Amino acid sequence: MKPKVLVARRAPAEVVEKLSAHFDVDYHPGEAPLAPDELRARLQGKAGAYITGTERISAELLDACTGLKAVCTMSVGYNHIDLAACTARGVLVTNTPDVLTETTADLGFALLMATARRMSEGERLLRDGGWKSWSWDFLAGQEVHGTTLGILGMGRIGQAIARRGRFGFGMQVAYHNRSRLPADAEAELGARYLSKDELLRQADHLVLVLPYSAESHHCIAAAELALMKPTATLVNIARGGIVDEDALAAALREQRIAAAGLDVFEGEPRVNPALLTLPNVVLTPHIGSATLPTRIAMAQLAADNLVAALTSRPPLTPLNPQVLNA
Ligand code: 8YV
Repeated sequence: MKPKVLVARRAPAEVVEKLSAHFDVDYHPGEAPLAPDELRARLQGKAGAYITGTERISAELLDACTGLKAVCTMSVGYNHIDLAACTARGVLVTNTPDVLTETTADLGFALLMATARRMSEGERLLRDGGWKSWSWDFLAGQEVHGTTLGILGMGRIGQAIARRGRFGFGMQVAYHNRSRLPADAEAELGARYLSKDELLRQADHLVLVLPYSAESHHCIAAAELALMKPTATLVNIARGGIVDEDALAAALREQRIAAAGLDVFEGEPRVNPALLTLPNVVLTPHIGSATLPTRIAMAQLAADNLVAALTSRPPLTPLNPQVLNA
């Protein structure tokens, strides 16, 4: 008998086919995530779960679904999964690092450019028939090339953004991270390590790329925004909860910082109404990894992890490999 697995959201056809060759698949092809009760009901008797970046895997859910052996998420972020609870119960968790690094860095840089150069504001004005004439300071934005690029969270995606800034735009790279990069990596990126406060003070463009956790919740709030230059821009491609959105909206409204580019939101897909009416914010609907080749690579990696995990082979990208030896 094949092991039973749940595919909790619409996935590429070839991935569903691959999983069906190995497993008895319960497929939920919906766009929206299953409601928590429904997720729990459909995980009963399942050995594996293929999920995306939002289905919440909590200790209570695990206690109700004792047959579960592996949870494979099609995302690099895993703040929706209680990893410690999974590890304590011997449930393997995998994510999809690396395959989305460059694509997500591309979007981060696109958002930085659009934010600094007021592209959304300009497009809205043009579409609304508001482009009447030319004046010397018409839609004048912030300089990008040669400025200081601040990166908060210098993991794989942070480093990919640093490379774009340094080699593409001649920017000076500064960063803050829980741990400092090795000297050779700093030298390659020309990256200066600063305290978080100093980074906030020096950055012309600050990009948030750190993982979301209790520790990073609202780590950019009123006090942090107050350290930034009035000409600075803030870009968030990590998780919405890292930023106190009300404090950010106030800083943007009062032009205490110049502009923000946001791909992620605390209550997404709901967006804080205070952000929606501001001209100096560029908003995108969590599309950091959204190119077809990257999304297919992520889906394949999540599926390959699930196949390996339930056929006694080493998973490719485990988050808690210690459960394999327990
Ligand atoms: C995902 C992401 O598309 O990988 C992540 O952590 O934020 C995005 O690339 C999203 O989480 C849905 O899986």
